[in-house]
Amino acid sequence: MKLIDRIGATAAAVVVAAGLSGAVQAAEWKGWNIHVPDYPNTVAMDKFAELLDKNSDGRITLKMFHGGVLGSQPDAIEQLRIGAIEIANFNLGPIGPVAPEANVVSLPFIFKDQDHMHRAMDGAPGEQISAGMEKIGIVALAWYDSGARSFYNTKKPINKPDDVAGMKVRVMNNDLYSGMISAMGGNPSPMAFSEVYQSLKTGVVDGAENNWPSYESTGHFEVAGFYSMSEHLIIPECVCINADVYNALSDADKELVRNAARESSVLQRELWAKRAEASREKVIKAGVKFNDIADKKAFQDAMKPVYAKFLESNPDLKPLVEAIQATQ
Ligand code: GTR
Repeated sequence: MKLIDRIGATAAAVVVAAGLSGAVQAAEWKGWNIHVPDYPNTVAMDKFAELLDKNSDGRITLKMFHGGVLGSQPDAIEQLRIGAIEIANFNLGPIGPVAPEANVVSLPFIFKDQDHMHRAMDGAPGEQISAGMEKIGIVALAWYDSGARSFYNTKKPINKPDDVAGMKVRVMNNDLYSGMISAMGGNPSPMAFSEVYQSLKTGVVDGAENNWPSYESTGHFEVAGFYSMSEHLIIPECVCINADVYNALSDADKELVRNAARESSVLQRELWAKRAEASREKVIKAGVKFNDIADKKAFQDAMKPVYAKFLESNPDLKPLVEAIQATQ
């Protein structure tokens, strides 16, 4: 073989090898989600996976693990931070304890309604919250809806903060939620989502709090038949990615991944609105006693110590709290 041919052959081999290693190195991400198969978030995360695959011609693939099979949400947050999983749909509630900026959305009644939450998250407050999450290794690609959380329990309707007094109420892992229950004289019980059904059933707790779709999809309505519309928390959720994984992508792939997440969030929000309605109808048909709380002032007033304590420990976050409250 002439030298020039040999060089040609070597170059061709290098190209083939590079091609192969490119194929071998194609990203195969693992994704965490806590919800059941037909839940809006589950369908939307599957759509996200499909878009990644399609728009990258198979270079980026995401295998979703639904139903919390990869662990509880607080565990999954740590797994995402260290890169044991690459992608997740998280509620910002359990992220708050490790990312103070993100904790602001867990202050009860900080958002007036879902539209206010959207405007704040799509504006400067959302940017500051994202930046806070990046500091702990999590990049928020898009926001999902999670409706409003209200109290439900096994015993009686709740109409005023005093009705919570003496009740043992499950909360997500976050001191703000424990403080919220204590401020009404109740006993907070932080616990994983997957344990709530049994705990309600066996009387380990008297109540919990969540939105209509989670109350319905988990079957909690079967064992805690009083749902009282306090709507005390409107917590956004994220499609999140490990920051190192994200930062290693080319600019074009960053864009591709963000666009796919955003497209999935459009779908999630549409499905969410429908599911919230359908879940509500389903549980009421099944016999759930539901009461509206038209005047929430007593609950809002009861939360003053929660705000005071939060701002005392996070004085630098006061402008963020005020910026959210002032968002028109
Ligand atoms: C749901 C939320 C989950 C989880 C759950 C809980 O509304 O979508 O991510 O946070 O509440 O109460 O643990």
